[in-house]
Amino acid sequence: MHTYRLIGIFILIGILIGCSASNALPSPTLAQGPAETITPDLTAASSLAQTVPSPLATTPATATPSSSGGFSIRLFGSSTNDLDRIKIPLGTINSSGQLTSSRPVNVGGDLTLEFWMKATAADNTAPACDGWYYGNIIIDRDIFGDGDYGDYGIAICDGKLVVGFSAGNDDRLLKGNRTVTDGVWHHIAVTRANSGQVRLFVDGQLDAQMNGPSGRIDYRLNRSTSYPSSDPYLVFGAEKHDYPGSRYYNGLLDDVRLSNIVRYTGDFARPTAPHPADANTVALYRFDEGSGTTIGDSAPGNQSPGTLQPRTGGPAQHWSTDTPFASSSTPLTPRAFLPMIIRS
Ligand SMILES: [Ca+2]
Ligand SMILES: [Ca+2]
Repeated sequence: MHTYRLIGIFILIGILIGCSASNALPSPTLAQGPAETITPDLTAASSLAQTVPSPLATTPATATPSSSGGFSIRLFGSSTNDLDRIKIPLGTINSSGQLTSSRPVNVGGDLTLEFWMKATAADNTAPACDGWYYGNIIIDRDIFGDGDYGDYGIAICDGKLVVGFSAGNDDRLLKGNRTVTDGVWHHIAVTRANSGQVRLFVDGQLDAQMNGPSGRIDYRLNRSTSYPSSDPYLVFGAEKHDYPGSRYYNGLLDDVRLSNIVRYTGDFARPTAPHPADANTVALYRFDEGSGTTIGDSAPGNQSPGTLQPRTGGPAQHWSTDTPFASSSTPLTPRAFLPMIIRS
């Protein structure tokens, strides 16, 4: 009799835990917990992803995203003919390719450019370089030839980031030290002060710094150009001019924020949530549209929107549900692990 009572209690506990577990697993409430409780431990996140089915992993790219996961942009490094990239006009461009007025994205003095990237070495093979335009180019705000007021770009050479700033013919390159082509998400921040000071941070850690050219580096208004469809644009994922022999970024990109201040002067905690749109945010690309070719600007007023130029095959292939926050922002509460304990 005593034994039966014990078995009965165990069955009751099992039912209660089972109900709790079935509520806990792929429920949307999992993804809405407090982000501050999460340590962004990639090892833990990836091992969790192998054992607990993620609602995002099986969601078609055209479906509505989870409220916290959203989408990222997949670029394929296959660019030619102005395709497989995102283009953001720096302002109003007339029929001659002259910028007649600036949008906020055309920053000039202090700035911070930050984003998330996920890429592999096999897909980004540019060797060590002495100019960012020789790398697998992630961000291109070049001017063909000398930089005029200023131009800049960020690329991968030998698996590490390189950051270049030019003013006139003063062209300087900052070479990163940490390998970023390891197939996991990295938060990248580049700060540039009007004094010329440039710093590169990888996952909140200072990776390299240099003294670059000082003064304004915005795109000069009413500047004439022989490259009207590329010069007056900020471009993600390509060498904007399709210069022969160029290499292009092949990987994921997410939550690109451009700010008009130097946000970081020393190490900082790697963000655990998408960048907020605050008073110093001049452009913010969340890539959470999930379909189509419109790239919205989440800074107030959507003043600097852009366009996805899909490669052959259309836009759907460029939208990914793999984001920096899809797994790492999921609260790892004990409830989430109960199914594994019970069912193993
Ligand atoms: Ca240039
Ligand atoms: Ca996103």
